[in-house]
Amino acid sequence: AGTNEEGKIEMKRYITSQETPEVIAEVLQRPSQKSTDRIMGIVNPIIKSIRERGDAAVLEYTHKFEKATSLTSPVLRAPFPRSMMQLPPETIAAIDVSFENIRRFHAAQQDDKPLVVETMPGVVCTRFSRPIERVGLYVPGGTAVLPSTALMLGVPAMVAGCKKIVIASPPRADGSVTPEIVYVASKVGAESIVLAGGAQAVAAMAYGTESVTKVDKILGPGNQFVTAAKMFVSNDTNAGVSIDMPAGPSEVLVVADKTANPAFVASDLLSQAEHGVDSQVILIAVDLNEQELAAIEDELHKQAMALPRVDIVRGSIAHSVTLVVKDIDEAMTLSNEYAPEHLILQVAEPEKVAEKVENAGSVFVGPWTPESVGDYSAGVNHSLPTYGYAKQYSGVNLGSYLKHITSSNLTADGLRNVGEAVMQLAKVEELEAHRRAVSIRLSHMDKSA
Ligand code: HSO
Ligand code: ZN
Repeated sequence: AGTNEEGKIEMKRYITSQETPEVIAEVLQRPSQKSTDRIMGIVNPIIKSIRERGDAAVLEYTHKFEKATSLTSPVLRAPFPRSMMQLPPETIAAIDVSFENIRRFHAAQQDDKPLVVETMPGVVCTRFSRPIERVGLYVPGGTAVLPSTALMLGVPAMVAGCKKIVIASPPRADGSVTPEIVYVASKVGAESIVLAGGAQAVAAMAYGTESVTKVDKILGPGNQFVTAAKMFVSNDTNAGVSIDMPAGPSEVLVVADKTANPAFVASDLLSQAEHGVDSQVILIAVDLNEQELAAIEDELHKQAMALPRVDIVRGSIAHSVTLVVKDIDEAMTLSNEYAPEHLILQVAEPEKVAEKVENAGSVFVGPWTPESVGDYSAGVNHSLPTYGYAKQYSGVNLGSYLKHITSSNLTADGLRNVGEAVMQLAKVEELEAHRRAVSIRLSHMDKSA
C-alpha cells in the first residue's frame, strides 16, 4: 500500500473533470476510525479503576503500558530538579526562541480591556475575561517525543494566567520524563507533571487522585484512547471538566499551481505523512500537466526514500490522494469542503488566495512557509482541529484558557428605558415573577419621585 508495482511511493491521482462529484467526495473522506464501541469498551474500565483506586491504578497502567516498572509515584511536582532538564545548548536555544514567538503571538490575543457597551441610555453591558483556574495539558508520547506540544499547550496557559498548569505525558521505560518536556514545564510554570499516558492520564486529571491535581479543562492531542477518554469525562457531570476539541489523525492539504517548486511541495506533504500511518495528505494540483505532476511525484518518492520514517510514510501515503483541478476556485471549494487541519498555499498571489479560505485550522502562505515553522517556532499554535472539525472549531488559542463573563449594570433611567420590553416578554412567557421584578422597582421609583 502507498507503493506502486515498481515499489515507487505514490499517491493515487484523480482528475476531477473526469470523475463524478460523488467520487471526489468519497476520495476526500477521512480514513475511518475504529468503532467507538470497541474503544469505549477498553477505555471505560480504565476510567472506572482510576476513579476507584486513584494513584495505585495510575501506577499499574503506567507499569503495564509504558513498562516503567521502577516508577513509585505518578506525579512529579515543581520545582523540577535541574538534573531532569539537562539539554544541549542548541536545544535550549531552539525551545527559547519558539517559546518567545508563541508567547508573543498569544499575548497579543489578550483582550485585557473589558468590553463595555451602553445598549440603551443607562443600560451598560460589560464583558471581561478570567483564566480557567486549573488546566491539564496532555502531551503524547508514542513514536515521537513532542516537546513542541508542551510549548503549544503550556505557553498560552501561562499567558492566560491559569493558576495551576498540570502536564501529563507518558514516561519513558526507565520512569523518566523527556528532559525537553521538563524544561518546557518549568518555563511555563507548571505545578506538576503526571507521568502517565492514555485514558488513565485523562481520567486522573479529570477526577483527581491522591497526588494528581483535578483540573477544570483538559487540552491536547492524543490517540483514539485519549480522545475517547476526553469525550467521556467531558460528558460526565461528576467530573466537571471540559475539553478543547475532538481530535483525529493529523492531516495537510497542499494547493500547488505551476509556480510551485515540486521539491517544496513534496517536502510539505512528507512532513505530515511522517507523523503516523493514519495521517492523511492531500495535494490539489491546479491545472498541472503530466510533466509537472510527474516532477512532484518523483520528488515525493525520492525524498520519502531518504527519510528515517519511510515506513510510516508508506502507510499514510496509501490513503492519500492528488486531485488535479482546473483552477484555483475549484481548488479552494474542495479545500473548504475538506476543511484541512493544515492548508498550504504554494500558488501565485498566495495572500489573495488565502482570502478564499473558509474552513481550515491553520494556513501556510507562500513558498517560504513550510508547515514545520508553524509546528514549532513561528508563534501560531499547532494544536488544531482535524477530521473536518475545522468547520466548527478553532485551534487552541488564548481564548481556550479563558472564560468570558458578562455583567449588566443599569441606572434607574436605564430600567425605565428597557423595563417595558422585559415586562412584555415576561408576559408572553407567562413568567409573572420575572415581570414583577421590574414593575416593583418602577413603582418604587414613582413613589420616591
Ligand atoms: N503537525 C503536528 C504537530 C507537530 N509537528 C508536532 C511536529 N511536532 C500536528 O499539528
Ligand atoms: Zn508536524
